[in-house]
Amino acid sequence: MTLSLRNQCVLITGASSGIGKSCAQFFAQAGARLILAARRKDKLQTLSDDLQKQYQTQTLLLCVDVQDFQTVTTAIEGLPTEWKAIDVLINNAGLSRGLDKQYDSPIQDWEEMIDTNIKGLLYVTRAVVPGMVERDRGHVVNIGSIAARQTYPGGSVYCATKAAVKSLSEGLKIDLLGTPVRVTNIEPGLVETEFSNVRFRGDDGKANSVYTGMMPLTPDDIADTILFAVTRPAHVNISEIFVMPTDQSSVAHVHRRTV
Ligand code: NDP
Ligand code: 8X3
Repeated sequence: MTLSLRNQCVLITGASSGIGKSCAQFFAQAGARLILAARRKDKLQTLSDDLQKQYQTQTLLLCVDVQDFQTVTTAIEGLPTEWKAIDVLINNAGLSRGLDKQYDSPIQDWEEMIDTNIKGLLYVTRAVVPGMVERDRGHVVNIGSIAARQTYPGGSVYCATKAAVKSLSEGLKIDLLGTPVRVTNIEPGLVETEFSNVRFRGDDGKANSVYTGMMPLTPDDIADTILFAVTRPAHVNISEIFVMPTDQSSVAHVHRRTV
């Protein structure tokens, strides 16, 4: 039997934009209660107001930087009683910085990617999963990437962080064996979001060129995929989903139409 999300408590990191924001919309439509986490509180507030209007969704906003262990732990430990029992965790907060060669890249860019994509994901997982084990229910969805499978020029540190997400997803599932808690790693190809804009630090020209002439995935495509994984019957664990635009066959092969 497929699972209902009605009144389920879902924590989404990186809910202020892109894939995380679409997840909030899809899960709200499915009747879930949402804990929306990110650093930009104004974006979370606007999203929350929209979801309240559209679906009467109950939301709780967590303005956190996942890189900060203490902030994450305190925020999750301090959740009001009615929000403590998290049923689904979507570890989506993440970013890339630049496309510099590994031997030539600013150290700060490495720190930010590693601290967000690996350590941040671990901090949130560490704070949430013990409760899932205790309550005998839960699902962790990690957002990996095609970058975990294929490395591209200038992307080695970002790719390494997503390879780590793959290992951490597999390792968490192994450590949870014998519990009903499920783990899914979603690995998308190109999705048009703020991702490239963040990678190129606001250079719209460079960011837009990533998607020129091709049809990328939309954040809704990924939210829909996550919703599918989470609503499978309780005995089914979708371990990985590798989802690509039809116009992309590898990190190096993108079909672009010329005008
Ligand atoms: P966006 O830039 O649109 O969204 C990223 C989200 O992560 C934002 O909500 C941002 O919120 C949040 N975030 C970033 N750093 C932090 C932090 N330190 N603490 C808390 N939240 C943070 O990009 P996407 O939606 O594309 O990215 C979502 C995930 O998908 C990432 O993990 C990315 O690596 C992955 N991915 C993206 C692909 C793509 O092509 N777009 C393909 C494959 C995977 P705020 O700035 O408000 O904190
Ligand atoms: C994001 C997709 O190919 O830009 O993970 O790394 S890619």
